[in-house]
Amino acid sequence: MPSLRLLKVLLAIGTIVTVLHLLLSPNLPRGYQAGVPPESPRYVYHHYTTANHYPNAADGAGQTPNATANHAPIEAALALPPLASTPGPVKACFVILVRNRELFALRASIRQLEDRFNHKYHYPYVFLNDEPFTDEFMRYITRFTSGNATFGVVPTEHWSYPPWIDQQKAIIARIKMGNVIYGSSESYRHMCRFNSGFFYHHPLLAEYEYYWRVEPGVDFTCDIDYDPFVYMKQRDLTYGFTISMKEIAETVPTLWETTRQFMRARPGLVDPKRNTLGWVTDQSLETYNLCHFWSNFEIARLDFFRSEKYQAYFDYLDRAGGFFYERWGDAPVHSLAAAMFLPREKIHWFDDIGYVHQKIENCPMDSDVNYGKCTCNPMSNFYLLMPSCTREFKALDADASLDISGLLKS
Ligand SMILES: Nc1nc2c(ncn2[C@@H]2O[C@H](COP(=O)(O)OP(=O)(O)OP(=O)(O)O)[C@@H](O)[C@H]2O)c(=O)[nH]1
Ligand SMILES: [Mg+2]
Repeated sequence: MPSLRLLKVLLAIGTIVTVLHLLLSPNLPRGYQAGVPPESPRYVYHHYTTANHYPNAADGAGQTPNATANHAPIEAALALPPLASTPGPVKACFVILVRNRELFALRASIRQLEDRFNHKYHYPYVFLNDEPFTDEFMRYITRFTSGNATFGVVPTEHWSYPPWIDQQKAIIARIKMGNVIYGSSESYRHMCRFNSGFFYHHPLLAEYEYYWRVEPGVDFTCDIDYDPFVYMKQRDLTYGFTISMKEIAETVPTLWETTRQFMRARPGLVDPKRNTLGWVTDQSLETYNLCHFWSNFEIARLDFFRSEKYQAYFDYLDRAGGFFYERWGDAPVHSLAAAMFLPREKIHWFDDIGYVHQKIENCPMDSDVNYGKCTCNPMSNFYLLMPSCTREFKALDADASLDISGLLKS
C-alpha cells in the first residue's frame, strides 16, 4: 500500500533527524544527550547529596559555599580572580514591590522561597508599595517570612510625573499603545520608572549591599542549598539573572537612540575595554537587538545602581520622557546599563536556580542539579527557545566590549 510505504519512509526520516539532533545538539541537558547513558537514580542519590555537592551550604549566611561545580568551565575561560576566602556576612535582603491585592500570589512565592532557600539563611525582606500596606497583608506575609520584614511606602516623587512631562502627550501615547501588553497602563509606567531609577534610594534599602528581587506569583522550583549572595560577593559579581529575552519592540522605539545620545553626551562613562555592549548590539552600535535580562528576578549590588554613571544614565532617560511617552521597562534599562558599564565577568547567569515567572522558566539542565533538587522539566528551559538571549550571553568573550569611539564621531 503506497500510503503505508510513505509512512515508513517518513518514520525513518524522522528517526534519523531526531538521532542527528540529539547527537549534535550541545544544549541538551547533561544526562539527556544520546550517547550519555542516564545516571541511575541510585548513583545520583548517593553521590550528589546536598552535603557533598555544596559542602558548607548548610552553615548559613556568611559561610563559604562550594557551589562552583557547574560554573567552573565558564569561570576558568574568563580567568576570574581567585575567590575571596572569607567574604564575611553579606548585608542583603529581598526587595518586593507589591500591591495589597497581590497578597496571596506573593504568599505562595514567599513560602516557596523560604522552603527552597531562606529557612536556612533568614535574609530580611523589604516590601514596598505605592500605598500603605494593610494590616492583613503584613500579618499574612510575616507568618511565612523567616527573616525580618519591613514594609515601606514609595515616596510620591518617585511615583508621579516629573514636571517636564507633558501629561496630555502621555495620555495620547497610552491610547495609541492599547494593543501592546500594559501599553495603556499608567501605573505600569510608574512602576517601571520606579524600578529603573528609584528603588535603590529607598531608605529601607540604605543598609544593604545586595538585593534579590522577588515578585508575587513567581515559583522557585529547585532547592537552593548555597547562598547566592555569598556566591556573588566572593566573586565580586555585580549582577545576576536567570532568564533573558527580547523586549517587545513597540515599547522601546527610541530607547536605544536615547542611549546612544547619552554615550555621546557623557563619553567618559563607558570603558571601551570593560563593557558588554556586544550582547545588545552589533559592532557598529547602530541598532538594539532587544536582548535584556528579565528583571523580575535579579540578584545585584545596590551600589551599581547608586553609582554616578547609572544615575546619570537614568536621569538622561527620564528627561527624554520615554517612560511615559513610550513604555520603557526597567528590564531593558537595567540591561543596557549593565551592557555599558559592566564587563562580562561581573554578570552571572544563575543557571542552577529554578525559577518561573508567567510560565517562562529557568530550569537547571545539569542533571546533577536537577535530579535531586528540582521539580521542573529541564526541556522546558526558556534557554532552549529562540527568544532567549542567554546562549549569546554565554558565548560572550572579551570581544563583547565594544569601542564606542566611532559612535562618538558620527
Ligand atoms: N505597589 C505596586 N506594585 C506594583 C504596581 N504595578 C506593578 N507592581 C509590582 O511591580 C512588579 C512588576 O509588575 P508586574 O505586574 O508583575 O509586571 P510584569 O512582571 O512586567 O508583568 P506580569 O508579571 O506579566 O504581570 C510586581 O512585583 C508587581 O507586584 C503598582 O501599581 N503598585
Ligand atoms: Mg511580574
